[in-house]
Amino acid sequence: MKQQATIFFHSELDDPQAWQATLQAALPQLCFITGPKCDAPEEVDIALLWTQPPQGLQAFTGLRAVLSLGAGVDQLRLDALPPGEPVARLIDQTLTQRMVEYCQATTLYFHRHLHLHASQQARQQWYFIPPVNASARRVLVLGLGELGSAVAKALARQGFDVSGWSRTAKLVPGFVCLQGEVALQKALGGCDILINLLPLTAQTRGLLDHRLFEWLKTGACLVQVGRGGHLVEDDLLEALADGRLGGAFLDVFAVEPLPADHPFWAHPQLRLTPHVALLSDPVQSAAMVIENIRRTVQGQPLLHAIKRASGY
Ligand code: NDP
Ligand code: OXD
Repeated sequence: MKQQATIFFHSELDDPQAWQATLQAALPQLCFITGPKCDAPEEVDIALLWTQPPQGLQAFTGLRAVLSLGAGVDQLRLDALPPGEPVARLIDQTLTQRMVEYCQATTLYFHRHLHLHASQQARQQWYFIPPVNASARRVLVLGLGELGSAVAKALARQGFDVSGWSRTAKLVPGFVCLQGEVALQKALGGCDILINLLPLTAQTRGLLDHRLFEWLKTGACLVQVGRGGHLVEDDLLEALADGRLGGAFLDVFAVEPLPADHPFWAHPQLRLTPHVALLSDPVQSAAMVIENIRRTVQGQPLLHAIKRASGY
């Protein structure tokens, strides 16, 4: 890249120095500004963000692209971004593989009854729970995008009986693809392990609620890796208490970090991880960001651009 570009970086989670070093090693012409403060916002070409800075981006009048530091984009508050700017998210084979591993690990945890054996251990109980064949275990993946479809394929390859649910119709060898509420309700009735990999939009907010848990097969388990806003937390606690849900692995929460006094921390049927299912880092993710910086400078369309109107 011959031309100079100015990039504004803001994240409460990611290390600006590591990103600056990685990007400038590849693009020595790059001018890198670490937020949240920016003295000359009108000179910025590209915003590389986990979230918007507190002052928003209205003063960034020369902005040509917004690049998300996550695979998801809801945290960018798309409605509050300058209209018309292309927004791209972070997608990379290795990151996708991390999500696949997380979902395989958690699915196997429930499949091999490790949640039940953990509660036996707490009561010093010694008895066998006969294993079930993977082919008899129904897994339903909500969301068949970059991540959801990779997870569904990997679990199907492992022998699980997999279906996936998406907004538009799909045909993917290896698992059944479903759309619409009627198909969702039917699939939930036979589902043993439910994996949520939806984006957070106006349509999907609060989807994991009392009604959905009512539709679920009794004793089914949840792997929640989408966004905290998908889950109605009190409804989850109720579904665990009445036995509708057998357990849940939660990686994302309405408030992150999870507050110290939150009832989830000590709940015996919950396993929590601190939003690490995929966890991007500059070493792994820089190549795609560098390519999108190059494309912005050259006026080309971004890789993995989202559709602003659909919110993902
Ligand atoms: P994509 O945008 O590639 O795919 C989204 C999928 O959800 C698509 O299949 C889409 O359907 C489907 N979908 C969207 N809205 C609806 C709806 N109303 N009803 C049914 N299906 C719907 O996303 P990714 O697979 O890359 O990522 C999914 C989400 O995972 C991210 O948005 C983020 O929230 C979360 N995530 C979590 C991480 C973690 O560490 N826990 C890390 C990274 C991401 P269609 O294909 O028909 O458009
Ligand atoms: C996310 C990410 O979007 O970690 O959650 O990439």
